[in-house]
Amino acid sequence: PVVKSGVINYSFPDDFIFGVSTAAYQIEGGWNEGGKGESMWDTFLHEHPTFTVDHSNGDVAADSYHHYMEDIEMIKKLGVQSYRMSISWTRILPNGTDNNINQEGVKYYRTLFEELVKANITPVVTLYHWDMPTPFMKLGGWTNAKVIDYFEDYARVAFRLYGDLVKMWLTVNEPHEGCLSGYGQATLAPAMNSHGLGIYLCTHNNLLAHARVYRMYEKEFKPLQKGKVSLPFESAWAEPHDPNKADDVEAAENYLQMHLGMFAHPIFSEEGDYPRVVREKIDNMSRLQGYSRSRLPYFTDEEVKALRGSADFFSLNHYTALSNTPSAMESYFKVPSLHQDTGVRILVYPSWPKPFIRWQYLYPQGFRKLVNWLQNKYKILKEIPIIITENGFADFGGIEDYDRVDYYNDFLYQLLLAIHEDGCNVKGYFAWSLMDDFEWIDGYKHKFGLYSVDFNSPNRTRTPKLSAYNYANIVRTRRIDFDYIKRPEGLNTI
Ligand code: GBH
Repeated sequence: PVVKSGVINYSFPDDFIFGVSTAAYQIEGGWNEGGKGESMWDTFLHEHPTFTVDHSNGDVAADSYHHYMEDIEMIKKLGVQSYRMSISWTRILPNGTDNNINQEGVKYYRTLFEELVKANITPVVTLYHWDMPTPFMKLGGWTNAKVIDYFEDYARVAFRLYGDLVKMWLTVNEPHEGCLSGYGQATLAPAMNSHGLGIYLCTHNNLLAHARVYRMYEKEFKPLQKGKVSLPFESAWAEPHDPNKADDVEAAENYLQMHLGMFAHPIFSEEGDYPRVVREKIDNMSRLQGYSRSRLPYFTDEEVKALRGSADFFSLNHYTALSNTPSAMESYFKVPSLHQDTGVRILVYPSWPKPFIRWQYLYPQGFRKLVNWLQNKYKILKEIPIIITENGFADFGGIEDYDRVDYYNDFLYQLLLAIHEDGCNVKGYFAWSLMDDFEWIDGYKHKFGLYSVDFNSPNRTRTPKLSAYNYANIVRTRRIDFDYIKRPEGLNTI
C-alpha cells in the first residue's frame, strides 16, 4: 500500500456525504417473524445448507430485526449523515405480490426510517439487494420478464409507504454481480449456472426493471416526494497487464465494457443501449457458436429511451482490482459464457497484496482510475454526481483491524485525489459495512464491519473496531490522518 503519514492536506468538501451500508438478508434475521414471507435466500439455504462455506445462513444474522435501535446508535457514534440499507421485499409483501401487504413488516421499516430521520440520518434505501421472493424464484427469477411487473408493483408500494421519509432510492443492487454469480454461475442464489444465457436475460430484465421503476417514480411520486433514484454498479478496476502492450490496454478496456459498460452505457451514455463493443462481441460469439439469435437480447427503441438518463446519480460499489491480457480463443465453442464473450484473461499483479480473501487484491490507485474512467466516459457525470455506495475490506475478524484502517485511509485518499486533482464529481461515500454480516457464500467467515458482531452471543453484541474510530475521525475532521490509529511497533503493514 501507499505508505503515508500525517494529515492529508486535501479535505472532503462540505457537501460530501459520508455513510455506511448494509443489506437486509445480511444483517436482519427474523426470517419468519412478523408475517414475513420467504425469499429465495431463505428457501435456497434451507434446501442447500452446504452452499455456504460454514454451512450457515441468514436466519438470525446480526438480528437487526430486533436490534435496529442499537444499529442507529452505532451510526450516530460514527457521525455519518447517511445509512444505506435495504428493504426485504417479502417482509412487506410476503408473497411478493401487492395483494397481500404485511402490516407488521410495514411498521418495522416505518419505525426504522422514523428513528433514522429523528437522529438526523438520511436513509438511502435499496429495494432489491438480492432477496427475490421465493414464488418468483420458482418462476425463473430475473430470467422471467414478468417479474419486472411485480417489481414495479412492489416499488410502488414502497414509495407510497415510505416516500415521505426516504428521498434516496436504489432499485437493483449490482445487477452484474447478481446476474453473473446467481444466474451465470452458481456462487449466489438461485445458482442457476446458465452460462452466457440466463446471465444476459437477467441483465436485460434487471435493466428494464430499473428503468420501469425510475419512470414510474418520476411520473407518480417525484413531483411531490422530490427524491432521487439510481442503482448500484459494482466494478473492479481493470489494469492492462502490460501497460505498454496495445493488446493488454484493449483487453482491460474490453473487460470494463463487458462488466461495467454493459450496465452503465444504457443509462449514462448519450446514445444509450448496450455499448457497441458489448453488442458486437456477444452477437459475434453467438453466431460462431451456431446460435441463430444473439444470447444478449435487444432493446426496443422505447426501451432504449426509457433507460437513457434513468438515474439521478451514479452509484458505484468498489472493492478490488485485477489485470487483463487477451485470452486464447481455442475453447470458445465449448461453454458460452460472459468470460468467453469478453475474451480476456484475468490476472493480477504479483505486487498487489491479497491479504485475506480469494478475490480482494489491494490496489487503491485503481479506485481513482475507475472513477476517472467513468467520469471520462459519461459526460452526464459533470451534472450528476458519483456516489460510492460500497467500499470495504474483508478480514477474518478482530477488533484491532489495522489493515482495515489502512484500507479506508488508502482508498479515501485516492478518492480525494480524484476529486481535487482530477476534478471528478464524487459527492458521497458509504463504507461497507456498518457491522460484520452474513457474506453470502462465505457465510460468517469474511468480516467487513466497522463494528464486530459476536455471532455466538444471543444479543449479537456489537463492538466498535479501530476502523470505526478512524472512520469517525475522518467524518468529523473531513480529513484523513494517517497517524490517527498507530500500529504497534513490530506489526507490519501488508
Ligand atoms: C458486494 O458485492 C455486495 O453488494 C454485498 O452484499 C457484499 O456483502 C459485499 O460486496 C462484500 O462482499 O472472485 O468469483 O470469488 C461485491 C462484489 C464480491 C464482486 C466478490 C466480485 C468475487 C467473486 N464482489 N466477487 S469470485
